[in-house]
Amino acid sequence: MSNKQAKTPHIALISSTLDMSFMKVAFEKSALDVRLSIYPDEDFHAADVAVAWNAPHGVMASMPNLKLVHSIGAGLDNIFADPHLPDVPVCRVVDSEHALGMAEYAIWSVLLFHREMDRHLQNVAERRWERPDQISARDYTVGILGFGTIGLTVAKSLRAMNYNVRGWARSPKEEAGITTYSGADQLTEFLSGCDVLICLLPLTAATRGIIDADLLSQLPRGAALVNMGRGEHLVEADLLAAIDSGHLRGAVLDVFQKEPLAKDSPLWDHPKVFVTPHIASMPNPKDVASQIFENATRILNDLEPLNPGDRNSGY
Ligand code: OXD
Repeated sequence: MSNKQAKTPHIALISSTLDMSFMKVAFEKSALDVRLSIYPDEDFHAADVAVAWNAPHGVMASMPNLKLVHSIGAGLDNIFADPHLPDVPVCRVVDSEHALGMAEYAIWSVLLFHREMDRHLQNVAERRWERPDQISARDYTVGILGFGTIGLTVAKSLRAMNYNVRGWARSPKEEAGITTYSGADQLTEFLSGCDVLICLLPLTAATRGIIDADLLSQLPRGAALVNMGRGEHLVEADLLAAIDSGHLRGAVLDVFQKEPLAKDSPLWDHPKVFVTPHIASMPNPKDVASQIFENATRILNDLEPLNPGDRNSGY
């Protein structure tokens, strides 16, 4: 691919929430032939490619040479959210290691609730010796809300541990050993059997705020929530109300409506909520750099880029 390259790609790293110098380091360590600018360095305007994570809206529209926008992760929601986004391809990172990292986080979260580590941690704090009955993994149901590539990897990893796994997606999907549900019609049935619900949905207009009081009320009493999708999927106040009323056992949250999570958020110190700072899985920056480089080179050679998103569906 690279020997056909017409010119050295000029890549601008743009974010309003992340220090993007880690990506500069990754490009440099990989010795890839690119010119890099970090927004708001003066020359970022001239770049051919924007590598964006929560880029300030309108900034990419001010880049006259822009031919490609690339995410540094799987999600494209923060890019499609820009109302002035230029009409160029928008691509995601697809990384099997990243999906496996998501599976590790999901497994840890499921074990927290299934093996009642939340209860044991509380017992330790109170020096209480309590030995609850153990439930077999095969009798414990994990529901994956959002059954795309990452959802499938997570589902297979949990299945390999003998959990009873079910998945829900907008359109029908089939996978051996996993009960699948699709569409609004089957959502209630899907939710009604989940001991733990894991959200891995993409963020779109249709999924924003989907985890609200109504959805949570359709989970069985004592179920738990793991949100590894986007903070905007969850109505945080509805979650706290469902936990405080005793309907839900607790939650593990890796993503939030506003990141970083505000210091005064009640989620931090709620005894039944476990907060992590959007670390469920981070793609290896060198792999990200090499996928961006491949796509930048393709675009400059008039070839279709790999892993493009679809602005109509929003992912
Ligand atoms: C992603 C993420 O989009 O980690 O990849 O949030």
